[in-house]
Amino acid sequence: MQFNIVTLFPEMFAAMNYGVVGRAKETGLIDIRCFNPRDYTEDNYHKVDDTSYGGGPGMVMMVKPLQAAIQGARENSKSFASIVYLTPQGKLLNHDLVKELSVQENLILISGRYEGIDERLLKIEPGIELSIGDYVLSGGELASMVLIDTVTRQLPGVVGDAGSVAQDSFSAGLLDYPHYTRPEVINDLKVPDVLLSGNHAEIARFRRKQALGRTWLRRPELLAKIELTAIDRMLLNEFIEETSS
Ligand code: 6GU
Repeated sequence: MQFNIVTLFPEMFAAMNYGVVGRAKETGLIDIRCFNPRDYTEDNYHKVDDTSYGGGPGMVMMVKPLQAAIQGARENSKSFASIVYLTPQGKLLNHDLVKELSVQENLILISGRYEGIDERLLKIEPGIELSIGDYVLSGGELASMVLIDTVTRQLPGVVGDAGSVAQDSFSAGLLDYPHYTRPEVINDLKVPDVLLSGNHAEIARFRRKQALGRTWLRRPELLAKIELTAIDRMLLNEFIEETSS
């Protein structure tokens, strides 16, 4: 999968050289390329932004350098690329959208800075607008990297253990169950006995109950969106009884 980033700060994307995403780059499962609008300016000042028509604070990114950088990305591409604009005005990114993006071969991610980009770019170069949460970042770069990280995890062969991705929080619409590792006791806190029992059916039952229970406690709106089996309802009832007693 190819990620083409249009950004004034390509150096920030060095963060993509680490961990799971870094390995996906090394093994050629993904390719990340940056296109800096400043490199596509034709004036001596390499101007990429200007004041806002109508007044008000802050600068707006100009159409021309962005358009030229998108063109640069296209010329570098083997296949058709859809455009994604990272903006707090976009649709909220979630697991379903991540799955949809992960079947694309080629994306152009526009990471805006300043107060935003000239609205007419979206008419000239249509694309989807995505946000990563209800708060404002100083630019779309971190949001682009969040998108690249979460989409890359979904690509076949990127995460060694495919079951680990399938079991991630949100894959089943639930939060994850709690995890424990050595030692068995620390600060008088013991790992739940069932996890040491070797009884795989009981362990699966415990984990499902915890996942359901934590989702019920912390993100009840997620529970409302999924269908619970009769066994799920029984496990959740047990969890609720155990926590209220
Ligand atoms: Cl995609 N961009 C910016 N600048 N801020 C954000 C965002 C994106 N998503 C949430 N906040």
